[in-house]
Amino acid sequence: MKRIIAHLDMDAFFASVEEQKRPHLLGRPIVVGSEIIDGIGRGVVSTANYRAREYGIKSAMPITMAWRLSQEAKNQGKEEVIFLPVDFNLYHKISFQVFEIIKKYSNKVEQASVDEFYFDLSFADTFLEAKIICSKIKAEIKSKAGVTCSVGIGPNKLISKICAGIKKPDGLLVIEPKNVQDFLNPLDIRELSGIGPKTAQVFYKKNIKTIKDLNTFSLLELKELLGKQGEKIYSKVRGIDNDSITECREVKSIGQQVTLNVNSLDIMLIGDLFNKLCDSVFEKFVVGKFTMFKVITITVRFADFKTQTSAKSIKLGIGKNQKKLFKIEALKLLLPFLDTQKNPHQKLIRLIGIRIEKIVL
Ligand code: TTP
Ligand code: MG
Repeated sequence: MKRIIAHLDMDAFFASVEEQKRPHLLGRPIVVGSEIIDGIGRGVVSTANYRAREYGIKSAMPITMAWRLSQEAKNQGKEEVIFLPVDFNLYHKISFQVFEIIKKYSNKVEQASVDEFYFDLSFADTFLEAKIICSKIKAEIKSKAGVTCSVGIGPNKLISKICAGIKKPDGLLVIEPKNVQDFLNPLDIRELSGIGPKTAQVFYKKNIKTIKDLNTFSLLELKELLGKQGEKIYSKVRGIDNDSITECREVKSIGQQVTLNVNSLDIMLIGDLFNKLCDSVFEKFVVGKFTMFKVITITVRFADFKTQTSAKSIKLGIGKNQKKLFKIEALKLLLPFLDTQKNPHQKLIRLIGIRIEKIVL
């Protein structure tokens, strides 16, 4: 059966929302991330808008490196970057607004992350009709939420996601089934989900760089090289992907973490920070209008950068009126890291994080 699948991804999401919130920042280079004061900070960049990306700044980069790049740009007479803290609740609100807009045009929508959605447009007679619908969605998001997004349309999730990424920002690209192979052939193998940096290196060493190069491998060869994953990659190289759209807001997780100003094992200080983290994560859950979540995971990174996680499943789930229960369960996960149970050498802690998973709409 013919399928028309769209993928929508917001452009420089956190930064675009901030620009929209503070119009005097429009067009300026912006970084959203951990706190940094006079070049001193310990966390990472969440995202940079496209102007700040011109300075080489990107997501997950240490915030101090972003600061250095901004200072370098300033010394060259360019505009200095504006550093802003993260306002998750606001981004979740906009994310929900975008979801609601898409829902008006498609009855099968899957939210894949805070700023990413797949939706089914198979009811459209042609790809052109699907393109017109997506133009409307883009325009409505722009006028109501004030931010831009990029949309890809193809015969499956694989192709639509690649299309959306290629035309960023504010792009709209359609690839019809008859053009899929020509579209894929020149692309780098990293464009295929399932080929991460390590797998890519295996192929690069063999001088296999593009999807066309990968097309010369038989199913058996790929299975030998990649194990179980080989079969999926074999299909993806040929533009085949039968993954269906999970018809819900499948927000896989809501989480937040904080790097301590100074490494510590002070129970009062960590307890206070952890309490605030719990409040913030729970608020995002409530704002998102979800019913319940079933897993709590905490992360602890020690001063030597060793990182451990600990998780608990709650069979009956935790709902929006059970914040107290959430905090008790979360604290039970954290406490062993503060005493000798899970921290026998009493190492100082550098970072704590909390995440909720298996979230139900
Ligand atoms: P992305 O969609 O990966 O990035 P983006 O929307 O900022 O930019 P692009 O135009 O390339 O899509 O991620 C969505 C948001 O998730 C992003 O705005 C901030 C957050 N994020 C992090 O906090 N840390 C990360 O490492 C990444 C990749 C994203
Ligand atoms: Mg995005």
